Amino acid sequence: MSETVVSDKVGSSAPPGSQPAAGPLDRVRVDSTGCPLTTNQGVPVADNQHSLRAGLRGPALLEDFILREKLTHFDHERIPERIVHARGSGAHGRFVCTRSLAALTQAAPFRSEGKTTPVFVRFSTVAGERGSKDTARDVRGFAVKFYTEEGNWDLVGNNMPVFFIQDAMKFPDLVHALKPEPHHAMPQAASAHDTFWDFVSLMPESTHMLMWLMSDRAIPRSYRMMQGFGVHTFRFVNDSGESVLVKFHWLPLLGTHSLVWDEAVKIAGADPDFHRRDLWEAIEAGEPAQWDLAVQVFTEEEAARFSFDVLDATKIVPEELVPLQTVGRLVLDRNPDNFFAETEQVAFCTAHVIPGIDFTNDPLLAGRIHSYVDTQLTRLGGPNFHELPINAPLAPVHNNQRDGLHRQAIPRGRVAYEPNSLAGGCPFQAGSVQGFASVARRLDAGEGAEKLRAKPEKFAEHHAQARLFYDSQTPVEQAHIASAFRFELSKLTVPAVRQRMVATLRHVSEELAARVAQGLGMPLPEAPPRLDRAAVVAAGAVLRCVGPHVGALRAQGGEAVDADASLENEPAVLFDAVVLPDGEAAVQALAENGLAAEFVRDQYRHGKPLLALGAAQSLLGLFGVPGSLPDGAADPGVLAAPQPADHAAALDAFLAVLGTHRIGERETDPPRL
Ligand code: HDE
Repeated sequence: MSETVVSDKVGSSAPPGSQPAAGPLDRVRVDSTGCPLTTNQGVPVADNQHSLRAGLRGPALLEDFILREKLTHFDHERIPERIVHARGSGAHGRFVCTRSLAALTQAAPFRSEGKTTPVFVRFSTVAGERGSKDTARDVRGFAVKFYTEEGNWDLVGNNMPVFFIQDAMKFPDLVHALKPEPHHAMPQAASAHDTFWDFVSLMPESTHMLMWLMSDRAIPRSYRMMQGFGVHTFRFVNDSGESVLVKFHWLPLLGTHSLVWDEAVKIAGADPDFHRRDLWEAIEAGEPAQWDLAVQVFTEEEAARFSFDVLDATKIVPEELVPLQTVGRLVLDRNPDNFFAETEQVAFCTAHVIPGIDFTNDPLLAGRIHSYVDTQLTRLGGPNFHELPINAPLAPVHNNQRDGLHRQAIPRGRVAYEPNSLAGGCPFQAGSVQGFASVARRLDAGEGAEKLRAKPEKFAEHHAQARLFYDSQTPVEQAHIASAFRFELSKLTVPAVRQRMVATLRHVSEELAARVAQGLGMPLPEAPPRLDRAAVVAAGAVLRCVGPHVGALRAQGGEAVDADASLENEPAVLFDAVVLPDGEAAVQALAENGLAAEFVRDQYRHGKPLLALGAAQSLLGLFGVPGSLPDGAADPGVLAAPQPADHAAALDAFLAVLGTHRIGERETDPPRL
């Protein structure tokens, strides 16, 4: 009955389906031209110069609500900065589809040629705090919010196509290592310190990303002159529910250009806002920042044939395997009205997808789908951050979510549940034709899809693409990479970390490692021993790492190795062959472990090939493995590679014997071992 009562405040009743929070930002833009100054309650303020006092020289009064409101608001002006990507700059613009992808995806921005979707984009550095310099050597964030008529889609990418880690489990460790060291909070916006290099030198999976980070890509000339990448493999889904895999690339129309390090360092002093100013001034000057969007589209069957795993964010899909197709243009041509309300409060989230876009099982992406909403709860103070004007979709929002801090919408009626009859069933489910439906088909989960904490096999190779990247650089760019490693590693106070890193570089390029070692005035350290896992996998074998226990093992060079099986839970009979790794401490540990002896003896007894690397050769003698067959001939399946230089030849021989499955000639009754 009360709804018929109308006032200036409540207005009349809302028209059916109304949602005024949707729509252009004009509804919240404030212009104070010609207006008196007021309090937050709208009370005009007569005097904004003096607090209320009891007498000219008397005490200030508690009743001065105008002073107290002003100070209280000021005291709470800051919100927590982003944990990473705190320093950023944003701009409004639009995405124009130049080639319809309707056959591949339902996604609204790609429906038809010429279709325009409004966007807000935020560029950022990762490591530095909110007020840090723009020209730090760092990855740049490239986050795009598409305000489509089917909801918001956020493509939260970087200016480098790969990432440091493969699994979200390692992200807090990575960021803790990268950020200023906790005891003295130094250095600001820099990776050139012990904890970062300690961590990455123990994480061989970061090698590829380190090559990008030490390259000129990490010091872009301008936000307008850098590429962007979605990094993960995503899915496109079309109207019939069919899906293909897709990688996203932003290609700057101005070309990809970088500073040189000496400039970056000097600019940091001369104008710490260099990139922010460049973007702002270009747009103010009527010079829009522009990128083409290109996609790489491929099927799961094609992906299965790649030598790397498309779920591994430390790998690119080379353009030689899947070419780029340009499908649209991003144009940024309007600066925000207010940095805080827009650039600071914008909340990007990898979980913001729309019909036509879906996820893959990339374990890094999975963690991100959780993390971005979670972080906004603290940063923006509650679950209603989607109502902040910059975050509100253009598409209307109707659901039964209620309440929470800072709620803006005033939902009408007594129904906040579904199904209901009291509100005529509204809001009703959109159904799978109109609504978002997850792709039923999943990539092959592998290994019987049991629950486990482990990596798929192809995630284990870490150096091939790092090498490809280094080789793809011009001599000048290669020299910059070497200098960057030299600068960063020269800042370390722990020589062992420096050595471990240079040793790892030998797996990428002997020439680069030698150059860096020379630049640091140190002898070239020995390369960490390594079996060419890629060759083993390429030959069709499945590699497993069996340890005294499952989980992290420390390799001689300090590298962490993840054992996915133990001598106890997966005995020798489950394997076709065994490689015994090098390393004095490892050999000593295995020599004293009866399960290791049993494992090796069973492998031998069952006619399987054995390869001992380096010091592990002594285990063969210790466990009584004969080097010759009963007839006196050398056993082709008992192989040793005493030196790292012997690995490649020994591996070839080992793979050849493995292909014959078993050394039948070993068999005697009773067995010799
Ligand atoms: Fe982020 N990342 N991230 N990230 N990220 C954040 O979200 C996180 C990752 C990226 O301009 C945070 O709102 C996890 C990859 C950009 O506002 C946080 C993992 C890529 C931005 C977060 C990653 C990115 C962020 C901090 C590993 C490139 C800035 C504040 C599982 C593809 C967006 C926030 C902006 C921001 C978490 C890895 C890009 C904490 C857990 C890989 C561009 O939620």
